[in-house]
Amino acid sequence: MKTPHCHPYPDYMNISELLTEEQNRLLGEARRFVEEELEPSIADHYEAGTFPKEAIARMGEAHLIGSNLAGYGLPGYDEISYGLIMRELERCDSAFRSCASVQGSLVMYPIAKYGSDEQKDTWLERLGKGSAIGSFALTEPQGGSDPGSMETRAEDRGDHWLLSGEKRWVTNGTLCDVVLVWARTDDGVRGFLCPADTPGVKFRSINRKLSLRASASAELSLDQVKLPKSAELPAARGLGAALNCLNQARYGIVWGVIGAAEACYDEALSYAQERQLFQKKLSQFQMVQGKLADMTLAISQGQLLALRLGQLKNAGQLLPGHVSLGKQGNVKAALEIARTCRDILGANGVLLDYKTMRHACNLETVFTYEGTHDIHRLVVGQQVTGKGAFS
Ligand code: TGC
Ligand code: FAD
Repeated sequence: MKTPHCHPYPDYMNISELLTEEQNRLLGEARRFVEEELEPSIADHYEAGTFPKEAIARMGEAHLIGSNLAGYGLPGYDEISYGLIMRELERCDSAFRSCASVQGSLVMYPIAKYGSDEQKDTWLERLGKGSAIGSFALTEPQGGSDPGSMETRAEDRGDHWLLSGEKRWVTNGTLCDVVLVWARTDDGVRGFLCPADTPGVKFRSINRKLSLRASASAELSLDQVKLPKSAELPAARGLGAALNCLNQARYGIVWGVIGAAEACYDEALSYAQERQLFQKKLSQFQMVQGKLADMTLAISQGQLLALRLGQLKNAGQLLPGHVSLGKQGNVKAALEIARTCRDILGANGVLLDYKTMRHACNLETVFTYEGTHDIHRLVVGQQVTGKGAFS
């Protein structure tokens, strides 16, 4: 049967036509960078459990970090261009998008939004170039979904702050120059920019991960850490300030995971077109085509959802509930796609020589961090019913 022509993968619905020339140009540049600079060594880093620290400066030079911020040498791209960059980074590995999310959305954004001029002058340009590395410490061992129960304390000692507590799962922790620590004060939750070499600050690498192996994850102990008054982010008042930073990072995830899903799909489709079983190509079997059709739909839906969120963000109309819908929907879709692609690859799919299992394992983390899947379903549930069901 002759079928009408559709745009081939990875743009089945010809979504690139909805992008501006500039957005398509930035997308192409990011893709080239990722293919040339990041792809060649990712499998080795994943196997070794290491993050290529030197890549951060190269990502910074290529304007892939904090690219939706302006001033301080930052390009001030629109939110869709920013999202496309996140997609290209995660097409290689969630570790790169994660690193850029933390640095750009969870450290640079809060400095830009809540920081003093001195904090902006000290950090923004260096972080944007990748010559300094930042991390974000909100989660504590007793339960990441409920940051309102945090136990880390910051005491106001008149001319300085004294911070004590335990944080966990700090991405970039062992690599960083500065960590943004969220702590409870007598006046509510506040954010503090803490240089990593401050006495009393100790990062310990979290090893033996089976997911996001190429990302640096750490525990953080704060033992009577003395910080100047100027370390506090002056405009960050309450837990809502920390959660607002998460909106930015979660937006990047909505785009990023589509890159991971596309990478898996691409690999599985090529494999199915080559693999010969029962005297036929694997791609000729109806059940395989059914899987490919379902995944083509899920990817197209994810692309459109991300694009719509980008339009809303560009218009200043993006709400936390929109981000929660996108995060839970696109991560679940990407995880299901990665698992289906692993199945299509058969036993070869469990090898690190293919990308699919690596992406599937990474997406297990993405399902959990930045608000678990169910936390985001609860946020959406609260929006549509007007009733909170968190506790
Ligand atoms: P709740 O009482 O609802 O809210 C406290 C205050 O925060 C405000 N708020 C938000 N503001 C902006 N954006 C949001 N998304 C917000 N959600 C809530 C809220 O209006 C309130 O403000 P105010 O002025 O009235 O005080 O807080 P709750 O304690 O009941 O919790 C709500 C819940 C569960 C949704 C929230 O705690 C939550 O999001 N939990 C998940 C925590 C999380 O996502 N942690 C992520 C840690 S960072 C990370 O994972 C990085 S991974 C690396 C990478 O990104 O790659
Ligand atoms: P818990 O909060 O203990 O949740 C366990 C289960 O309970 C989940 O299924 C959850 O959905 C469910 N649950 C929780 N509350 C409810 C409820 N009210 N109703 C129904 N079900 C519920 N954090 C940072 O601060 N900075 C980082 O840079 C960072 N990077 C990370 C990197 C990695 C690799 C990982 C794995 C995590 C990272 N995190 C980071 C932590 C992450 O944000 C938390 O893991 C996440 O918020 C969930 O917290 P938790 O793991 O303590 O799970």
